[in-house]
Amino acid sequence: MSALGNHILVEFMRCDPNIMNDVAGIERDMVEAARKAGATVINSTFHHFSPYGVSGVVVIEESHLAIHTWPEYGYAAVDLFTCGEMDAWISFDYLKDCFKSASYSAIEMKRGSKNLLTRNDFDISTMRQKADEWVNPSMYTRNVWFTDKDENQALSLRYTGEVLHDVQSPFQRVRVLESPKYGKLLTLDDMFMTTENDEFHYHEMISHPAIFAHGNVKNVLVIGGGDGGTVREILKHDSVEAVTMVEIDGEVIEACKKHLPAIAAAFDDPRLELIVGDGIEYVKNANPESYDLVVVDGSDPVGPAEGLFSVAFFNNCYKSLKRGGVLVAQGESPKFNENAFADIHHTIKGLFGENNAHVALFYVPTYPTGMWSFQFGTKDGAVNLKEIPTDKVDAFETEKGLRYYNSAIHHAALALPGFVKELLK
Ligand code: SPD
Repeated sequence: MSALGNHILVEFMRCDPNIMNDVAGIERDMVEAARKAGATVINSTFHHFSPYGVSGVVVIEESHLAIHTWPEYGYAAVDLFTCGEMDAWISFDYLKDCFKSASYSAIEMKRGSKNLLTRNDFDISTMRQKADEWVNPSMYTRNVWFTDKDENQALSLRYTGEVLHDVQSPFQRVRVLESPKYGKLLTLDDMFMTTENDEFHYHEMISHPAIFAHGNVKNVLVIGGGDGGTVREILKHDSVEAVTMVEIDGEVIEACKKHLPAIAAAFDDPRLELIVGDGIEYVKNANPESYDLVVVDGSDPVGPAEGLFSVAFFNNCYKSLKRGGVLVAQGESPKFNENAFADIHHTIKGLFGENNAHVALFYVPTYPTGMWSFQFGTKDGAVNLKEIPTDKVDAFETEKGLRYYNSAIHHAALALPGFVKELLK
């Protein structure tokens, strides 16, 4: 052997951009590429960059395999550096297929030409005595983040790199990711929808304040809410006789049934009629004055949920409510989507009347800024949102094991900071 090592510098071009952005998949392929060529894998460390790109190294007894990807160019720069008898071209062939590279090139270099080097003998027992004392402070080998953002602000959560579910439905990309801090995460396109560890903030607050203030909710319409958390909470009330839920994306329901069963816990309740269909059309054709409560549990005003923010849609919700009925809508954030937040309030005011539009604030750690809202319209002003049966609410909290909503939170949520009042003027 005339050289210490062999270095193949590879250009993989016209690769599948989704593969180039899938950190867990790339790590798996790189480790497998090393194994297929007979290498002994020691460790691997991979990193996903926001918004896209992956870097990583597989350390092998025979040296290393390294990669840097640019998904936006469908490109990967790969180093296959090996010593000894290992044939790194086996790794090359394997990766070419994994990355679906339609165009590629490689340069092979010998490293450490022996006729240019002089071997010296040295006593390793006297060297690096300190090495055993050093402990790697963090054993994390993956640093992968999911980011929900607009052009100025973002919320990122670290996830393990494991993508438990990834389906492109006709409406959106539905993913379930695994995170160390919040458990499993449901994301739609590039937005957080719910997480195992903080879903109760949202689902308790979208349901109980309106139901307790109304006092006798029997017939409910839920638009959206595909994860099931909202109907789970509504169905905790014995007064509720029937819930119709209309979710446009059946893939969201399926993903949550499979991966988030504690949230999708009430889909089998006999009082629930679950319709996979367009909620906007449904409410347009609904019988007038048929519901005590209409709940709009949609995502943000982009993609399939855009129509859930229109005046025409809210007008149809208004018409479908009985006299004395209550509308609750996912109200966006006064610190993130200020315009949407204010627009919903003005729309509800315009339809329900000056004094019959209300806002409640609550915290969701996994939505950008953490400050979120639900917005209410009370038809004919018959329901006073500030009046609730305190003893009943607190007994319900204990009996049902609520973790966010109670009577004090009810009143606190309706108290608004000055800047929010300003925004709503
Ligand atoms: N930015 C997220 C807005 C809230 C979307 N709804 C969440 C669904 C939970 N059932």
